Amino acid sequence: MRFYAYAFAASALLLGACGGGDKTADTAAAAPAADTTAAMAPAAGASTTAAGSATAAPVTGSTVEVKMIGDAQGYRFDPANVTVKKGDGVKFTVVSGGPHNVAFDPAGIPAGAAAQLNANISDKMADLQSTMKQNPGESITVSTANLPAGTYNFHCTPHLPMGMKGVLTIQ
Ligand SMILES: [Cu+2]
Repeated sequence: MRFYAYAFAASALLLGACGGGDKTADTAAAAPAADTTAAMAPAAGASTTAAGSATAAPVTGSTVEVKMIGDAQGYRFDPANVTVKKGDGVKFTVVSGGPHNVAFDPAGIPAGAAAQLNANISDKMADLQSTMKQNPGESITVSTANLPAGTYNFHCTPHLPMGMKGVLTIQ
């Protein structure tokens, strides 16, 4: 039924194009466009859900602070190597030299960790990346609850070329 209606409307569109587009043809052409969008929307939603169906798991342990610094000695996370127990939080706080963010390398985290990690970044901007933080005192917290043990390579997107990166180890 839907296919038939679409084919019919497509014919009307063709006729309309040939005939210079009268009002009836325009109306018919608008209908299948809306119908196509509605039919495609659920598929797109389903695919998004399948790719990242995790909900944020709050911090259940203690929270470790990592400073984000940019000064005369360079750009860095301090400490750059952080080891926590699963369930702890890591709070990345701007000290100087912003904007900074926290971005995990998709190839540098344990297999199967991405969906939960995306959910556990307090202020996510893009896949495995937090938003940029400009002002001293602003922070991003990453919960390690429900994440697989292993090493997680992270960096600051704007300052990666200057070596601003680190490794989070979850035990
Ligand atoms: Cu930075």
